[in-house]
Amino acid sequence: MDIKQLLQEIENKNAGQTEFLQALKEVFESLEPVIKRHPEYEKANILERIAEPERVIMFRIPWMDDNGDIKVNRGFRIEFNGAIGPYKGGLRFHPSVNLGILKFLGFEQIFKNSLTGLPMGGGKGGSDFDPKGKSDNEVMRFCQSFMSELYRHIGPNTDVPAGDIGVGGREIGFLYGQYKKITNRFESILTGKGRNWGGSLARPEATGYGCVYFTEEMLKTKGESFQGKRVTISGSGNVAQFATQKAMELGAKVISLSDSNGSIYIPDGITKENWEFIMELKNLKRGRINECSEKFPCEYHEGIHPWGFECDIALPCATQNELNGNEAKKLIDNGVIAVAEGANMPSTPEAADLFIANGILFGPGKAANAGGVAVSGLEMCQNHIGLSWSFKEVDEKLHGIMVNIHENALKTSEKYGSPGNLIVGANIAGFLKVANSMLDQGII
Ligand code: NDP
Ligand code: 2IT
Repeated sequence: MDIKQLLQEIENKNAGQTEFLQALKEVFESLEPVIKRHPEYEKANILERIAEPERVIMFRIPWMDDNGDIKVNRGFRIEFNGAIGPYKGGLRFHPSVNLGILKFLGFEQIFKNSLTGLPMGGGKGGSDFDPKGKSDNEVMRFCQSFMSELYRHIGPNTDVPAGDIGVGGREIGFLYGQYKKITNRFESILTGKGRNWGGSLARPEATGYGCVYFTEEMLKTKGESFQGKRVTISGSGNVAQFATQKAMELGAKVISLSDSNGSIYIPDGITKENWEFIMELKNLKRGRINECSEKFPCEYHEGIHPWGFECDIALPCATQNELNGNEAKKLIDNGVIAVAEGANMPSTPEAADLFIANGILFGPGKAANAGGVAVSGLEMCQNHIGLSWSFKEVDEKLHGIMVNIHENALKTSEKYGSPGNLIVGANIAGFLKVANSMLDQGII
């Protein structure tokens, strides 16, 4: 099969869906050795099928703001691939959300979920609603309207959404309340729920912790650890917050965090007190990262990503394409040894190529940030058996899953001729399970 020609055909069909085409190209190019070795995939047209979502749902979300004005946003749910389990993946509320962005996220989710070893298909959804500057009541009315449509498409064995950018514990609560009101059923249709009503302990921590556990495994292959390392982290939301906490616990100095306005720089590393302030600032006050400089000594760099600061480890934990080729070069020149993606596709293709070409330990998002959805899978499991596990139990399971994902990606990279290239390893390992399941299930 000519993968270039196939990519061209898919590009023609999906014009303008830049991020989706970017994610697809990366995965398909790394699958070349698999397709050569296993003609059964080509015969069954697996790649063309896997590029097409099983279902795309798009809907209107009317809601009323605090002034009594009626607003309307666009809602989506992409049910991308259900070969290995119910569709599973987050909801993103951000003004940039469009079909192309959610298709890229849903596509990545297929392989990420497969890597966790749990039975979850790939899905993603969200809205172009901007939660910034909205009151709690406005967010609640929006979430209720969103769920008034979404409820008919989801179910514990059908599709189970969760959080992503702009969707955290508050939004999951409002969404869950509305589902229950409409259906009169208390069931596992969302993850990231509150701990009093079916949520799993360690789900808020899971993506950040998992990303650090994954990085630890990469570092071990070079006889290294987090101890004493300078870590630069982008973002200051859910993933960044708990990546920071775990990296600090392992003896690292976290020298930077950011938001969409700029970055803070603390050469001696964030303290526990600084971290607690940031948690309150971001999760309760919903303030900006520059407010840190009013509270404790730190430099604030307006409009700057944190990739120019000298560091040993970089963890991009904000959003897609936030680390470009020039920024990657800067990190490499400054001596970075490991980069792991807490966010989905934060490195541009140029940046990722540079990391690999320069022998930097590089953990691609679908492997490095799989801890969040993995613990979502564990939340579903606890809901199904009607039990809840202790923090320690969930954290240990998460740790085991991250160690396995790293080992699987590393071994697969060796088996398919790109030893140490975890992009290739993760893409192939994630793909094989889904593709074989599609073969088993016939023309689906
Ligand atoms: P949050 O909404 O909690 O935080 C997002 C952070 O990223 C904020 O600091 C935000 O800054 C920043 N950010 C968002 N969009 C942009 C942008 N366009 N430009 C610059 N900065 C931006 O989201 P999460 O922490 O949950 O998600 C972060 C990343 O991790 C995303 O890529 C998400 O897909 C991925 N991810 C999340 C998982 C989860 O379990 N939550 C699981 C796996 C991956 P500001 O407040 O200024 O917008
Ligand atoms: O990108 C992701 O993996 C998530 N936002 C988490 C999805 C989930 O279902 O927990």
